[in-house]
Amino acid sequence: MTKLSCPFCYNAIKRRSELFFLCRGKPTATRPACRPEPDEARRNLTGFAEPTLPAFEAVTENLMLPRNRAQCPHCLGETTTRACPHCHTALPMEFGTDASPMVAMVGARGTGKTVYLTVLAEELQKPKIRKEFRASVRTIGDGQDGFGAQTQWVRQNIRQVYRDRKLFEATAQAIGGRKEPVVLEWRGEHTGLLGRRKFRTNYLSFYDTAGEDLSTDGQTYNLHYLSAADYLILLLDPFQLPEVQRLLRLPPAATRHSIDGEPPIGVLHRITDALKRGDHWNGRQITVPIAVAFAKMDAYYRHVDETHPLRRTRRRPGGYDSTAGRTIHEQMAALLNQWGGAEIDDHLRGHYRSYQYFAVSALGAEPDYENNMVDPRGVRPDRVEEPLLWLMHQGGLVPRAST
Ligand SMILES: Nc1nc2c(ncn2[C@@H]2O[C@H](COP(=O)(O)OP(=O)(O)OP(=O)(O)O)[C@@H](O)[C@H]2O)c(=O)[nH]1
Ligand SMILES: [Mg+2]
Ligand SMILES: [Zn+2]
Ligand SMILES: [Zn+2]
Repeated sequence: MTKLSCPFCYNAIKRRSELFFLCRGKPTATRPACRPEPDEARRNLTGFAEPTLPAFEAVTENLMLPRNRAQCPHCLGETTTRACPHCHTALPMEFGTDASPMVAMVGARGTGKTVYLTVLAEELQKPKIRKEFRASVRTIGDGQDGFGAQTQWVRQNIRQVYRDRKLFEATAQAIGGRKEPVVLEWRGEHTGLLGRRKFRTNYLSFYDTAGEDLSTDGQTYNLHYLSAADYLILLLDPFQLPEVQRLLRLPPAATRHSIDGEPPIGVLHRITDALKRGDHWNGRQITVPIAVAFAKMDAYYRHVDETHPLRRTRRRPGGYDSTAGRTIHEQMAALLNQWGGAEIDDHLRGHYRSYQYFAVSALGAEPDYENNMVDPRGVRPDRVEEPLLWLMHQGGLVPRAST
């Protein structure tokens, strides 16, 4: 079995049989049903503080009951809902049968992490992806109790950006170092052995960490998420490179989010140092694949016409297109050098075994930086899915686009 970790608390689960059950609060003839109560372990590990029904270990003493159901030891009610043995968060039925990679999103303050993650979550759920990958993607929780609160804030973020066209305030440091990740279920059709079609369900968990928080005291949870992650997305903000600020003549409001931040190379050093303290360091290199995505590329596109390779190159659908990916990578590497970011390129080459550059724009057009509002024509994302497709392709979860 592939390595399995809880998508909510990122703790390892050795085997599926280790999963707990969650009481459903169904009354029985003999005892009153359990009621939701605050769960200390869940609060400590995920920050989720609402009352929940109790979780309990799966015991096999009742041989009459198959292992996919259990009896709550408190109320004797029956349940089939599984839960994480560490944080007690309910897990979907299919969890643990296929790979469930965890994606840590890192970047300096103000690089656009919250906007990117919100837009990515919404775009992956659209019919375009469904058709292309014969996959259905949803934030988990829809219609299942126990997930409601988790999906709620993702939905609210999506509504805020797409419908109300409002951007976010700086994301607060997580209380006690913890905040809830965004968990997406990707259920896709694959061609298996002998050409047989089969379904596979992968859970993708995204956790957003500001690079500046990595070395602050009390942020050990950020380190925990980082070292448990299977993939990394490093979001770089071109606006933080002095050459870009000159070239694009950005208004002061466009760079205010990062005004007292350190330069991107400083934040990258911090991220590398944090990774060196975990399992992703083999003594010479960081082994976890890292997609290095340049955010806010819409602002740069103002300055080049439509025939520029960065704008003209489009990926072929159906999987990860390595030819288009290579072109974008090379274009971005060249731009990074022109923009005075050669140090970043050197650092990545010297420390990371597998990295690739991406050019993304979550908003597709420049916002009103002053008033924190999306362009009146709305959100029109450009290539936001590409870093993820590359990572999923590395993990064998997405095929190569056909030629
Ligand atoms: N031009 C352009 N600007 C963007 C885009 N995405 C984000 N921004 C700008 O970047 C600002 C910060 O975005 P956030 O997503 O809140 O940044 P963050 O990385 O979450 O910031 P912290 O929470 O402080 O770490 C936004 O208010 C916008 O001004 C984009 O796609 N294009
Ligand atoms: Mg944020
Ligand atoms: Zn019970
Ligand atoms: Zn957990």
